[in-house]
Amino acid sequence: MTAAADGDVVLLGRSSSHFTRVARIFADELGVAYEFQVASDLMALERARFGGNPALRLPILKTPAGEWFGSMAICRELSRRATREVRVVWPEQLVTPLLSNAQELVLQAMATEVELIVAGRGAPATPHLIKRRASLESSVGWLNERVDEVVAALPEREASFLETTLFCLTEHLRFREVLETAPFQRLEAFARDFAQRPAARATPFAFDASS
Ligand SMILES: N[C@@H](CCC(=O)N[C@@H](CS)C(=O)NCC(=O)O)C(=O)O
Repeated sequence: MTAAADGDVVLLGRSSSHFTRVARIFADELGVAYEFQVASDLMALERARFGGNPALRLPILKTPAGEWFGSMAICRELSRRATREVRVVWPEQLVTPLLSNAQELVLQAMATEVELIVAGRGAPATPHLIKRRASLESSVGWLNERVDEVVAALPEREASFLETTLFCLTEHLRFREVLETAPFQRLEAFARDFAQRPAARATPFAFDASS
């Protein structure tokens, strides 16, 4: 976090969560101060443990106006609170099949990764999980083949939801050992480049203590 914490804005999440990291990178790049609260148990069943989110998911942004559920809505609220002018490219500006499909596949891959992690490493290989893994591998392969073209096709910007989510997905696959990322060399090169940003350096994935 680059700005001083502001008690008015609290981000509830986990340092190991890719969706949480998307919000943290945006906050940092937009110069929005926030207090980071670690959700102690991802598997809790009480919505109060998830900032009131009935989907029982992280991250949640708590503000005086109320709670914002989900990384994209949080990033949009952070942009309304920005303390510096940053040109951001949002998903609705991705008006070609290439860019639109890239965003869809990144978000779906992030969600599929959550499913595989929650199922657990030793989970029996049911047809459902086998298909999910195949879907993840083929989506990441698609993104790897096109990442250079995608980045080149983005409108002029200082930040984009697409690149931020793609970075968090790529690093998270390696961090949680869900997929071997070495074969996806173009994605690895993209992530190495993005990782130089101060906001990426300030928000490394880590395992928080659980209650
Ligand atoms: N659409 C949500 C998805 C959030 C999500 O799936 N978060 C994961 C952590 S990275 C979670 O809360 N998982 C708990 C669960 O699957 O029960 C977003 O964009 O923030």
